[in-house]
Amino acid sequence: MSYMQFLVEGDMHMYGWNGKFLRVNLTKQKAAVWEYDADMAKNFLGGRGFAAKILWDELKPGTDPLSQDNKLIFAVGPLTGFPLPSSGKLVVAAKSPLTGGYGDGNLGSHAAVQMRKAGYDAIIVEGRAEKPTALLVQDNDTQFLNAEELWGLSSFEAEDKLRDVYGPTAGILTIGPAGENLVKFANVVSQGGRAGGRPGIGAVMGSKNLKAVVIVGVHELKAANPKELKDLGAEAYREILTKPNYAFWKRQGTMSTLEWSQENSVLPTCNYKEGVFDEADSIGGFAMEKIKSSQRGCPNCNMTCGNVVKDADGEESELDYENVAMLGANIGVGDLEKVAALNRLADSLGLDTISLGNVIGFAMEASEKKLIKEKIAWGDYKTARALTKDIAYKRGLGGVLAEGVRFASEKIGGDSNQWAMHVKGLEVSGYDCHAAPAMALSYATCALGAHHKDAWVISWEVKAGREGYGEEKVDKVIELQRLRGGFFEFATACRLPWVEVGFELDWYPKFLKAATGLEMTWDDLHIIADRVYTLIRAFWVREFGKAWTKEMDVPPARWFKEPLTKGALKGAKLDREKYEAMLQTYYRKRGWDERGIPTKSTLAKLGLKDVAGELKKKVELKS
Ligand code: PTT
Ligand code: SF4
Repeated sequence: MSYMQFLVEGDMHMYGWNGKFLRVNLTKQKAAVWEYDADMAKNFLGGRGFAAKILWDELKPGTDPLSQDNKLIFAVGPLTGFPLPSSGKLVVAAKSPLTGGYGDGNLGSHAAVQMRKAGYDAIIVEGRAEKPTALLVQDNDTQFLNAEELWGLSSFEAEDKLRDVYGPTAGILTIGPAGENLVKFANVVSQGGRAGGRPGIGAVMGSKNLKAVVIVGVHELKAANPKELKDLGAEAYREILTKPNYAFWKRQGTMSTLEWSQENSVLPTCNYKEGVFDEADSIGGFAMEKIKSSQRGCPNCNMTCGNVVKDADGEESELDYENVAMLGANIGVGDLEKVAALNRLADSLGLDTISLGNVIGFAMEASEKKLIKEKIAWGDYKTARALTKDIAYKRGLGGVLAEGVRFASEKIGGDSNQWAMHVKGLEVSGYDCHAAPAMALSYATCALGAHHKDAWVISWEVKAGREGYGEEKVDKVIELQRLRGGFFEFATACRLPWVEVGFELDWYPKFLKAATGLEMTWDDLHIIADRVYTLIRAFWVREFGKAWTKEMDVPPARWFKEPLTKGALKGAKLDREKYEAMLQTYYRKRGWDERGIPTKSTLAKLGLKDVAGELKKKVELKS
């Protein structure tokens, strides 16, 4: 199927998709159902695809992300909620208050499954409630509940109170005090330890006075071929159990990445000065196993990877690699129980752990360099803990860090912009790139800023060779962006069965066919991914207008200027000239011009002609 054929118009009966969005206006306390066309489903698939399309179509350029005019979107895809592996995820999206561009995140939650059972594929939240509110969505009934008693509670406490009323399988999404206080990297929390929306989606929720969303649905999802779907699902779950890495995955989940990162000199250490941490062994996967008490997971998953440990306070904390890399090695804390306590605190306050570890590391370096008066040494757990609370409540230095590392660097000045670790304002995730040009490109061109989610190319790069800046690296970044930043964010299904235990990609077109009745090849799915990636790029360019430059796609200066001083890769740093050439190759392959702006012909080819019309009001478009 060519992609022009793939662009369909008009309505048709849909299977797989519910075909409905719920639009909620908090100012007017009104809700309405919007039946969307089949072309929306087929051309944007779901999840991130829906969110990007809605934000492009409906958000006025220049909208203040924390104003009532921003739109908060919860979106799922055509596989979500079916009895298929790891199909209990949803996307939370909005214009980001941290970056000023497109923002989203992905979390596992009963809310994903319940939204589908309630009959919706997305909930679009508009306006701002006058008082703290919780939204209750039960099929055709939407209620605006007074949440004044929940306001100020931790994300856990708020969820517990709602769960007492709505039961163990209700879909519940909450924010913590950080979201209420509009911390720019506040996220959305669910199930006591699943969290998503790194670019401040929790703050957008807080700005709308929305403390929680509760979803309870009763409908059966309609598949095009229910019998085939059921059989395929059962077979797929069985197949996952046969994978050689399955048993080890169940033991350590993402935590085994800690040892891998240390071995390969990519473990962010002391604000990404180094890629190895002297105390890595005491915070790695094997150390975690010694204090592991249980395991949790997302709905519909037989790979449950939430490693629950007892933290330094004797409380339960759910650990993943990123949490530990950023709140451990990156700030010099080598005691896993303490790292777990910081992680739990972040979850309860509703703060993104990656950005949190990043801004604390930044503050430690600023203190070392005497750019701030506060004293915070590397590894100072006690001060880091106090600072975490200050960030959530915007007190003192915490108030500066709450705006994100880009703002903090502008505020404290000196040479701090050289070691403020972000791209486009989003703090870098847990992989150091002194010796990883492809991973640096992946961060720089991710749809959100410096997130690893769209293209975790580092594992491939370690095998392929660290030094090169060649075309094959660009190709690999794009291939992964199509799959991870594309398909899995549209579906919306967890990508970890594929990434971590080698569950084959061939399964997914079969799932889609059984669910929707549509025959979609990977080529078709890649085209949708390119369409959405280009639309998101257009969103960024529309927001920044003439201020948009290719500098937006360049990783932090530290990786180009200060070589590693420790480990097997001592002396390594990125080469700016070679990086620039690699970036231009990336642009060319994407059909974007030398500034990283989509060309007219690319937009037309991807069925985004109307986007070109809008975009050229802001910048000159090349043909
Ligand atoms: C994701 C980012 C990650 S990615 C981690 S750990 W990772 C951090 N987790 C946080 C947390 O926990 N608490 C907190 N307060 N902040 C946190 N910020 C960080 O957020 C997560 C898993 C993981 S664990 C990963 S890789 C995979 N991510 C997926 C994805 O993005 N898409 C997809 N289709 N499938 C994915 N599967 C895996 O899900 P963001 P979760 Mg997360 C506690 O949110 O904004 O996308 O950033 O959702 O349900 O917790 O599962 O080593
Ligand atoms: Fe959730 Fe882990 Fe299962 Fe993915 S593998 S769905 S993150 S429990």
